[in-house]
Amino acid sequence: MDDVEQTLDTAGVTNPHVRDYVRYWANLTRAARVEVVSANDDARLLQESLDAGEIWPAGSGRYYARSYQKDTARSEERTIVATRNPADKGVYNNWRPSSEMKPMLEARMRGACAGKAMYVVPYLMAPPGSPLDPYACGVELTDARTVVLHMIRMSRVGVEYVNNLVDPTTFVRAVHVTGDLESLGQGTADDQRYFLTVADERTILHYGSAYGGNALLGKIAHGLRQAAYDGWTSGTFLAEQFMLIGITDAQTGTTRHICGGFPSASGKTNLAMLLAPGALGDRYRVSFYGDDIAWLWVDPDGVLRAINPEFGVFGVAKDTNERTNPVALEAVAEGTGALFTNVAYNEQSQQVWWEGRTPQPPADATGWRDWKGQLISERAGETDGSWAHANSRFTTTLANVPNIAVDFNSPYGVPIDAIIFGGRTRDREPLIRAIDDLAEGVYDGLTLGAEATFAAEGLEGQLRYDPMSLRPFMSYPEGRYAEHWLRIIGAAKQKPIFAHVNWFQRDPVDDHFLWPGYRDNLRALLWLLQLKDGQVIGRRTPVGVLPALDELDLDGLDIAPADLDRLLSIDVARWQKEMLFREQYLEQFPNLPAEIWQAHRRLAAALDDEAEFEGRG
Ligand code: OXD
Ligand code: MN
Repeated sequence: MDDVEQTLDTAGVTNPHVRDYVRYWANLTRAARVEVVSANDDARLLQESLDAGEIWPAGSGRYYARSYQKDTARSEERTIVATRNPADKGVYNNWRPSSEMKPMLEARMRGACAGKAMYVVPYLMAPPGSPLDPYACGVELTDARTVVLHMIRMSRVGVEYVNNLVDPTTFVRAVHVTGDLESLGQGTADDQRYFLTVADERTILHYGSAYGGNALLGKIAHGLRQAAYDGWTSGTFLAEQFMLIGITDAQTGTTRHICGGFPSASGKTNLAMLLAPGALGDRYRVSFYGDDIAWLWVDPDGVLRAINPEFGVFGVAKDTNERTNPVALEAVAEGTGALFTNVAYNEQSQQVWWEGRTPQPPADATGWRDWKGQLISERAGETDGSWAHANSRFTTTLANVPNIAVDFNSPYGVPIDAIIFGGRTRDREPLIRAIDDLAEGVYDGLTLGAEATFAAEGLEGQLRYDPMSLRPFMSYPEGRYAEHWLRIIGAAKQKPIFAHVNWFQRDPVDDHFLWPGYRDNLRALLWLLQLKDGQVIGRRTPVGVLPALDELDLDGLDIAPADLDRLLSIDVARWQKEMLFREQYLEQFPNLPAEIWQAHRRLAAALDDEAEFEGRG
């Protein structure tokens, strides 16, 4: 191995704890050499990756990569949170004792980087200078150069972040070792992969993947799992899988901020990159802060604030097009340095394509290869037909997003006016229902879910619950999590208004979507802000306040009155059924605060009263 000390000296790493950590893992993994990276190494690393055939050019200033075919997504079963304390076990965090898991990971990683470089990536998950800085710094060690390219896009990378720590020990130790992808038994009984967060030691050990959140450890493992645990144990903040936007009203000159969680495939990135519909565009401008993670805290003046700790967007490519998300297309245009993974690629024209990019795939298949690298022209009948993988992605920095907020880099974040939750629900959930009670808002987030994709017998209409959309990243027990939410938001002098939104309700007869979605979603959010300001009063129902029929700004929107009527009404019987599912779901969580149970019972009782009233009427 090269002289690690000399490499660290040359790179200017002065933090002795970082030096110890790098030395330890370089020795254990037997890496051939160590290389310390900062963001301005990007051009050189891109060239090295191009030369090595790890990436290909996708036009000018854009790049394309394929992952190993069995390494295309996060693996929830292999993802584990470990600590010393068995009381940290929750329903969703796959808790195991760290005394059992750490040696297991060390054994897998021992000698696993022989002959390879180990890149040292010091990073910050926050705009520099933030009050949450003590929780934001990490050092990822990785043996994959494409992972470094992703980290440079998704987080702030540079040695200065670790050298200038107030407490030099407080960085997350995040070790990523790819392993021999072809012999890891992915998805079999002999699966060798483990994605471990040792939360009480602020150590992340991921083995057996080079893809996405399994490998770029600043994002999910640190930005969500570790940060959620740190936020809880320090009692100071929440780390959530939330998008974050600003809405500026040119008429009043005010900007309001909304954050919120949506389970996968519920349109979170599209919502975060929302543009105002044409008719409202002169008055309202939506600005983008982030599409996937928000950290929330209450400042010394009692204001609830949020930052997006990320520096980029790791977005799902599928179905991204001019109608669904023109902003994303601009953010990955040529010259942005964007990286595409597992989309289809034309090796002659250097174009990329994914399902939903255009209604039909390119008519002339010449030169096109699917995400596995197979020539489209040669694969007849061999595959499921898709050109891109369903979880194919684009990676681009926040600054490439055309409507990025001017203050996205502000270390103090932005004040939060509203927190929204939304799933993809074909019935029951109206377009929007506002919730002005803290416990009922937290209860609503806890009972968030996505429709199960399978319609197993007896399961129709049942949700896969996904509390606050954090289920895959939950790092401590759910009851404590609810308690922490009540405590953090409860400390705000001005409480945010909560709301549940649903853009996906369908007509029960012919199945058409009742609401056009996309840009028009702004109309529901504007109503919510007006409700908070007392400019509209809405219509109170057992499950929240809904817009009165004449309160939504529908300027420029052609919508059938019957559709609008259904979008803004409550199916009481359907809700009563849902309350029984919720009861069973919540019962799994020990220590769920009494306020949450009371909120649940209040809703159930109000629905029963309403049913009785309807029955009489
Ligand atoms: C995710 C992601 O897996 O954001 O949720 O990549
Ligand atoms: Mn996500």
